[in-house]
Amino acid sequence: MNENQLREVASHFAFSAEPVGFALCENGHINGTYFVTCADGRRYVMQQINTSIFTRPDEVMANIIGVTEFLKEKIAAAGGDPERETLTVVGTVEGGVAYVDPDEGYWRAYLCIEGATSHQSADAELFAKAARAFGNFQRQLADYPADTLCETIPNFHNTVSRMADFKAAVAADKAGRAAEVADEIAFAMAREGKCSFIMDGIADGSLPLRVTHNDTKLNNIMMDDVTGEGICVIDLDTVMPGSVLYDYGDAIRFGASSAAEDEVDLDKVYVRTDLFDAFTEGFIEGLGGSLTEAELRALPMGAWMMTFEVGIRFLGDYLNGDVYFRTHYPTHNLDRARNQFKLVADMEAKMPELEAIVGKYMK
Ligand code: GN1
Ligand code: MG
Repeated sequence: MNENQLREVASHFAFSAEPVGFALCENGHINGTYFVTCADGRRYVMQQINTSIFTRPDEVMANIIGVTEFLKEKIAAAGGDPERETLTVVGTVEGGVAYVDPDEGYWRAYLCIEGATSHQSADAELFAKAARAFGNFQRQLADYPADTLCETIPNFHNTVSRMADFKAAVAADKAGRAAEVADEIAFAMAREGKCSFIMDGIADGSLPLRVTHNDTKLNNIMMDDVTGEGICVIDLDTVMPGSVLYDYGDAIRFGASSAAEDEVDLDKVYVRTDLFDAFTEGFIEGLGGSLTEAELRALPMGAWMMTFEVGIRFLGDYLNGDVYFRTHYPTHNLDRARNQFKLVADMEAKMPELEAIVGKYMK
């Protein structure tokens, strides 16, 4: 997107002044994100929703407006700043919540959260703060009317159906890459039997459904530049009913890894038990003792599951010819998959240690 195109899109939003600067945000594998600076110095985030993935963007926006308005009331009641502690949707000059461009591009805008940063990695202290904020986010939404939420991506964390998709990708071998990644496919296939762990727990009632974020990467939280506190959980596109294990697990797989999600030197990729410990303590605290014993006991397995799941999603996308995740070079998805599988193997090796860490925080 060039600046003229961005300026034209921006002209449809009710910003405080004329947009004068645009910068691409490199994070995120799905939507297109830009920072917009206006003539009065105010900044906004303008995003093009990936509508081949979010096929009903109006439902995404309805979820986000519902959740953020609900959170704003709670934040205000607690004496917080509702424009800084949750997202604020900026409407269009036409009075809508999104702008659809002539090419069917679906755009929305938010206020920028100033004085805060989205981190790609953290030390134990910062990671514990992120954990408390993610836990608190889920606690704040505990009494949100879950039946009003749309399922923006069906079966998003249904690992059984993710495995079925993966097997279909192997069978179709659309990009002719299956032979080259036989070892990675075998690694995934050998673990098929574990895929139903969370789904079984939901089905038998031992893992309750809650309102979950479902994409709790460390970079999906804004952390205050002065205090380091996690002040605002962002990327609310996948807020849906789910298990607490989704949020805990996804945060661990990204933030407790010793390396970036696409590090190719696999000797550098392992689960940092110090970070695992810090996050576990902070998350349980953020949830204020609301987790059941079965949920607590299952936390390490949740971390395993979310890591394995995104591993088969990356590998499946590589087999499909890189049609889902944004990639920056031809083997990017394969590198991401190998990286996640290395973490999976390391979690398996360290499972007793991970369980002992969770045990420390179970009363
Ligand atoms: C995607 O949008 P982003 O980059 O925060 C993906 C997550 C994956 C993640 C892997 C809607 O998240 O599920 O865990 O990449 N989001 C969607 O980094 O598929
Ligand atoms: Mg996302």
